[in-house]
Amino acid sequence: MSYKKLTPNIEKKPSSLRYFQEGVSTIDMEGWKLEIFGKVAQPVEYSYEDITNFTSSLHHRRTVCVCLWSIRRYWKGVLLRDVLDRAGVDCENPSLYLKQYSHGTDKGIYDSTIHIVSAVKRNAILAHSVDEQILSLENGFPLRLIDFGLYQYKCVKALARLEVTTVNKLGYWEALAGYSLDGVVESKKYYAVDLQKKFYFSKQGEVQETDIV
Ligand SMILES: Nc1nc2c(c(=O)[nH]1)N[C@H]1C(S)=C(S)[C@@H](COP(=O)(O)O)O[C@H]1N2
Ligand SMILES: [Mo]
Repeated sequence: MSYKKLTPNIEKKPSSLRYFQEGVSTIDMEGWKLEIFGKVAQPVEYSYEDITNFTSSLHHRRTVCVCLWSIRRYWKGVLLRDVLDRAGVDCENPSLYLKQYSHGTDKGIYDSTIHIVSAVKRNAILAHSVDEQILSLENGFPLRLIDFGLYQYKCVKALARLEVTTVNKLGYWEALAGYSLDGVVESKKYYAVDLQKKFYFSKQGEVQETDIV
């Protein structure tokens, strides 16, 4: 797929900082690593270079916030399945969940847990770029998980650690806000920032271009 044009009306998008509970800190990339631990044969660590050297794919897909806005952008990243496979995680095991932890700031760490089989089926990614740019700090540099079928509160920016677990619990902030545990995007009207209009999304799961007619 080639970039036909970048996201229209991007300047109208709600600020990424508004949706960053713990705020942004500078990240020392010398020391940065993505840790994968928990129910794995052996814990692993990947450097940023390791991740960006894995095969990346481009996804022109829509993310949805539970606050009823959405935006379709060009996300580039590695498939979650590829990263978990390399780490020896059994992506077919329906009792496994993935708890994501952000890098964190002095305000704390943001966490959220998703179902691995479902996320892999929806081609969830670990994104490192958007609209041809490396992620900004506000947008979740160096890496953010995106499952396009889930509300974005389930998808953690500024990722640092991934825990494979059989425990599925609401993350700290989700529990505070009273959101649903599975976080699957519901059928209702959403505002598309890129299109500057609302549209009804009539089936559960991923919001794709074909749904916007
Ligand atoms: N670490 C972290 N990730 C997070 C959040 C957060 O507060 N902290 N908020 C989530 C929510 S609710 C949304 S809508 C998206 C917003 O991302 P964007 O506006 O930068 O695309 O980030 C998600 N990931
Ligand atoms: Mo959100």
